[in-house]
Amino acid sequence: MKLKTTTVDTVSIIEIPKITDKKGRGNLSVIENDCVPFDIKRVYYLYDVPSDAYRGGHAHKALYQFLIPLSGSFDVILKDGENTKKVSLNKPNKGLMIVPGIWRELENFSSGAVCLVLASEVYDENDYIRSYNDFKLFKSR
Ligand code: T46
Repeated sequence: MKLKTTTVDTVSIIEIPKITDKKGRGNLSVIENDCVPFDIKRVYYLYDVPSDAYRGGHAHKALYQFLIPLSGSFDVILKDGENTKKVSLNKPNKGLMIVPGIWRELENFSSGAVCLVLASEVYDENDYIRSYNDFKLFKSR
């Protein structure tokens, strides 16, 4: 995947298999390796995010991420340098697959929201583009 040419259209919702208990004991969702198109090397989660705060505000050069709203809801604003797309996540069996080269901002967290992130690489600060100007320059070159 080329960082410069990825667009917001390459960001997609992936439905996670849901097993509804036949005796009314709720649901179970399972993620196995064929659910997401990368090998999972890291898992982290955001929680206790104030409703007026935002997370993200950067792009990644090589990282693939799958975001799951384990609890509550939040919005993800996606930008590719030309187009902007807003996705609301509020179902624990529907996650957002974000490819490299996409700017993202997470906002409007509901009370008790938990955002689980499955990531294709271990943490590496050098993989971040944290300035939107740098991101725009990179995408336009
Ligand atoms: C994204 C949203 C959903 C680590 O030490 N290890 C880690 O694995 C991560 C993700 C972060 N950190 C440190 C680095 C910073 O000092 O935690 C601090 C906050 O990290 P970051 O700016 O990445 O946090 P968010 O919540 O703004 O963004 C993260 C992801 O990086 C981002 O790609 O989509 O969660």
